[in-house]
Amino acid sequence: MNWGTIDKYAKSLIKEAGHKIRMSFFSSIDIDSKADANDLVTNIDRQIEQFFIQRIQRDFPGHRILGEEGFGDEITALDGVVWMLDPIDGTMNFIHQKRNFAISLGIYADGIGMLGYIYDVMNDDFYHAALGEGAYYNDEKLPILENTPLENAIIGVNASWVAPNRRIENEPIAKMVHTCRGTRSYGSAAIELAYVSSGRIDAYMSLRLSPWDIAGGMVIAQEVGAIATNMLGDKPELLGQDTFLVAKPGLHETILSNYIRLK
Ligand code: 2AM
Ligand code: CA
Ligand code: CA
Ligand code: CA
Repeated sequence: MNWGTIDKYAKSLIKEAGHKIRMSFFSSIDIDSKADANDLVTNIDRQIEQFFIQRIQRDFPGHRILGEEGFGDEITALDGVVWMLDPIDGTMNFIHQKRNFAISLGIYADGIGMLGYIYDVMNDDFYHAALGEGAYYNDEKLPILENTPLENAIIGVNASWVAPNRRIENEPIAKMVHTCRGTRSYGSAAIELAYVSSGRIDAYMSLRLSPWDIAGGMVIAQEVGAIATNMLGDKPELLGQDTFLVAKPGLHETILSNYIRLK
């Protein structure tokens, strides 16, 4: 397998898809909801996923594709090469804000993350990494992260967790929110992962993410020394949904052992 060739290919495919998404704002966008009224999807999410799949199937016929909108393969095991794609991560932002969404792609070989990409489409900010070769923000190599104590940390967390919640004890989370320097919620898991890897925030957590939300970002995070696990401290599930916590190493341990109490 020539990973250098695949890397160049993936990068140019993502840039082309980003251009298509930007052009879509000149046409009308059809909005549907999926599991609930606020779980949105558009014709553009579907078109972009199909664009990726047609190209990958044509040029890498032995590879499989797991995509959020379901046009790819049914993946029940991670053997071989699997492309894990979220054509638009942050669809609600795409619809309501026309910014703050990303294309997220991770390319895995036998379950190991080889290449990872997050493209913040409207800012033209490209984050990428190759296993063992470091991570990049555009052409800039990202430094290895240094720890930040909770008191100085900015944490990506959803504000609704501070209110009573059926999945997590809200009291310890409220205490964490009080103790840390500040919180943010960008509405795109991929962008928040990219922000942790580039040092713009210090941790990000979510109670329910899917493989395509985190596959690309985890490769990037690993290259800068961030720790990415589920909320039990184990490797996140890549064949289904899971909880998620990514942070600088010491901070990850602090949050996991002192502030997360799942119900
Ligand atoms: P999405 O925009 O691709 O759906 C904030 O909502 C973040 O959580 C986004 O990255 C979003 O991805 C992701 N997410 C994962 N599962 C979701 C769900 N069931 N409903 C809404 N957002 C979800
Ligand atoms: Ca979605
Ligand atoms: Ca997503
Ligand atoms: Ca999506």
